[in-house]
Amino acid sequence: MITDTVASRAVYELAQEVSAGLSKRGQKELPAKCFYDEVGSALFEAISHLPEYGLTRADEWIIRRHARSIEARVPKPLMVAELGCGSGRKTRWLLEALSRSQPLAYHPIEISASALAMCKRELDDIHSVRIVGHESEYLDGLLEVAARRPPQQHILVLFLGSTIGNFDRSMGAQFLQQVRRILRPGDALLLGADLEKPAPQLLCAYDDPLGVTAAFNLNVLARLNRELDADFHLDQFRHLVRYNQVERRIEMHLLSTVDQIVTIPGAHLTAMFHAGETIWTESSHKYNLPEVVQMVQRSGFRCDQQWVEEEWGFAESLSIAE
Ligand code: AVJ
Repeated sequence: MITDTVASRAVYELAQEVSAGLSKRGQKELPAKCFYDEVGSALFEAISHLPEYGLTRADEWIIRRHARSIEARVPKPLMVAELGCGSGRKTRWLLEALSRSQPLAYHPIEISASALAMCKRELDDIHSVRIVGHESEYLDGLLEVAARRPPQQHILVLFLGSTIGNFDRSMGAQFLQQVRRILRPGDALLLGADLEKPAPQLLCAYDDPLGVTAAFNLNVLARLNRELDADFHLDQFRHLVRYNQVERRIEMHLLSTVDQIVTIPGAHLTAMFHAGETIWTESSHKYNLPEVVQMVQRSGFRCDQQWVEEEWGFAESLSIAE
């Protein structure tokens, strides 16, 4: 029964997002979080193993290599909350380092039930770590965690993998401000950010020759067919990637190759597409180091330390709430 209610609320929320994004007069859009149903989470996991997509490996390398220095700099005693845990693979190294000196509560917060289940399975062998999963949006989940905080404990928020890059720069800073408001002075934030790199390298990473990223992108339409009873013809849409030099971000779109009308009964919506028209499905902003320092500062944190992987170009920044 409870699962039913959670599932139907999730479908309702999906319908709201879809109807808002696809009834836009100008550029149609779907928010990036719509990617992550069971298939989408599995496809992202596959992307993270592609030779062209070095982001996840670079992130994991930093965390693995510097887990002890990160551990040495965080406030204690502490509990860990992770925004979007995904498979949990890279979090292992941190949890192992952090639980060496104290038993640890780890609160992964995920909108994807299947990713949450995967993460619990992946990490459940670490001794002295207790996992408390939250299937919810980031800020709702973080509010739940903060409400359960024992007195004297600090919270370390993990926001890894450059998910911050899905927000516009100003929205990203705003989001971190909202995170900060839920925290107390002295709490910590570990933020992963993908660094600027040559456009050709990025275009390969987001338009891989195997077509996994294309499948990941198109799956959002397949999901609307499955969950909202829509009638998208997937062969009439094409994966499109561009690098926006001004905004310094990758943009992913789904391009309609013909004039067409799509019905989405579950969202009470009919959408018209002209040949060549696109649905904007994701932005992935790229950063430089001082910019990340500035962004966290504007959001009420002080950046304490940054660790960089130079080969791909990725940074983890540890900040303390002021
Ligand atoms: C999970 C948001 C960091 O932007 O690189 C990968 C998602 N999209 N390939 C990214 C993604 C296409 C990814 N993030």
